[in-house]
Amino acid sequence: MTTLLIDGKWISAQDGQTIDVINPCNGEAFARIDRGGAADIDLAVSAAQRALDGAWGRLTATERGRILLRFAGLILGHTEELAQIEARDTGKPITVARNDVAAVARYFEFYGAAADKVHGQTIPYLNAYNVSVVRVPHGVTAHIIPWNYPAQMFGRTLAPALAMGNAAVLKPSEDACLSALKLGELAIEAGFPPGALNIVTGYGHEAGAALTAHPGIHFATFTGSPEVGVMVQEATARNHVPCVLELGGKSPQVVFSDADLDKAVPVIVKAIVQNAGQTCSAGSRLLVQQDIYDKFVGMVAAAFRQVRVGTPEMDLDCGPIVNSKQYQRVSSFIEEAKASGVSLLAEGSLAPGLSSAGYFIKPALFGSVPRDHKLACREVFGPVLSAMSFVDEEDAVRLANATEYGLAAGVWTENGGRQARMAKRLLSGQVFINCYGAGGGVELPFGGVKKSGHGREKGFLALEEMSTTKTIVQYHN
Ligand code: TXE
Repeated sequence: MTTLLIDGKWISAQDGQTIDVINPCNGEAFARIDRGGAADIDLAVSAAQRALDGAWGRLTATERGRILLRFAGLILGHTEELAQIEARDTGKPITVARNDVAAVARYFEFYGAAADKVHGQTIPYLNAYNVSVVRVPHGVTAHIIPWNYPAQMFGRTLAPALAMGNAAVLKPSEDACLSALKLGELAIEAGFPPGALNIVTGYGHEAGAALTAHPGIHFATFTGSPEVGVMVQEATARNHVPCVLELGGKSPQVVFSDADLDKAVPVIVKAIVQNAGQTCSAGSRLLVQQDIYDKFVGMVAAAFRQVRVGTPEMDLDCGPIVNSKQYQRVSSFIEEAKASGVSLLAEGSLAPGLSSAGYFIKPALFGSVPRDHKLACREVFGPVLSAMSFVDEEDAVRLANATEYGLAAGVWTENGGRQARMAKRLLSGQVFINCYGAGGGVELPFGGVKKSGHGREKGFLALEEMSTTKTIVQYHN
């Protein structure tokens, strides 16, 4: 299998090396991808630049939009095949994988339709001058995405970039990139000219680092860990290249005593269990007002005990952790918490018959977690929920904001004034009131503050991020 898409053709890595693809349900290798490196990145960046200077760069916005819309249709037409690939690669339940594929198609539909609706401005200025501000693509854009939602991330990062007329180089995750490869095939069929979209598989420290440090890129977007986010920002800064970083979170669910508790429970459980907690906006801290703490945490514990973990075909609440490194990481959070005396209130269960070599973890609810405990502060990136109590609104704000992250927050209260105050005071890229995730709509701008990163994806704001402006001043007599 050749897995580098460069200049419209599938080729192997220059040095011929490969990486095994592991099935997280049994730890066995079932495919191989090319281990792209600096030489391959060089080819991909040059191909992207040629596309900009050639056929791709000459298309009108409407023509670009039509290709994106055709691509969306092809994705929908291949839903089952893509979902099977995604489920096998990540271990997620097949229904979830199907929804993820629908989301990718929606990204290309939304941005395909938006491509020719991005307007500029005219500015009144001195007599004898016409001034216009037009939106133009950055040029060659670099996209590094993780393994938790590989297909969705493909759409989230590439659709707005391509809609704006950039030529892209994607470095998907070495841990899950097979859906991106199938999507690459469909992109060619949809009619993207050679070089408009290039894919280089490989390791982050090799292909990823070479891409972000490449002097031929004009913009970079990265989703992953804060540690690598710093490296990406440093590498791009050396070439004065702007970047968007989405780096995860430690998002709170703040439950006040006047909340509709029955409505809150399933949403709160899903927000930490879905995708086995491997979601940047997972609601991983449960902050409950003290007078209902015991009652509400008891309700959540009961729901947690119903959560079941299995393979994609079993189609249960969630699947395994993606790889052995992440499995060790999540397990050690759980073991350390238990060893330090934090009380484990409830666990989900593993379906019978799972391979012991798979990376399955029982979802865990911990109670009365001390506010300065590692579990309360650090991103676990697994199905682990930490419950804590707060006294009043002031205390809730303090506690909710007391992490280095600021990606998402949930607020549960029937009091309208409190809803508005909390929405203003929470340091977070998005605040959900009496809901969470809100379906993850492509229309809604998404991104973080603090260590969760900067810049916005999704919605019309992504079109602004993926482009820059040019001010044109024309003198006439
Ligand atoms: O991430 P990495 P990992 C968080 C989460 C998780 C932790 C570690 O807390 O437990 O990160 O996960 C590429 N230059 N998130 O180790 O290494 C890499 O190949 C350029 C949150 O898997 O950051 C992959 O494509 N690129 C997150 C991508 O970066 C590099 C999703 C992410 O990998 C690189 C994933 C380098 N030097 C993890 N090194 C979210 N925000 O949703 C690696 N990469």
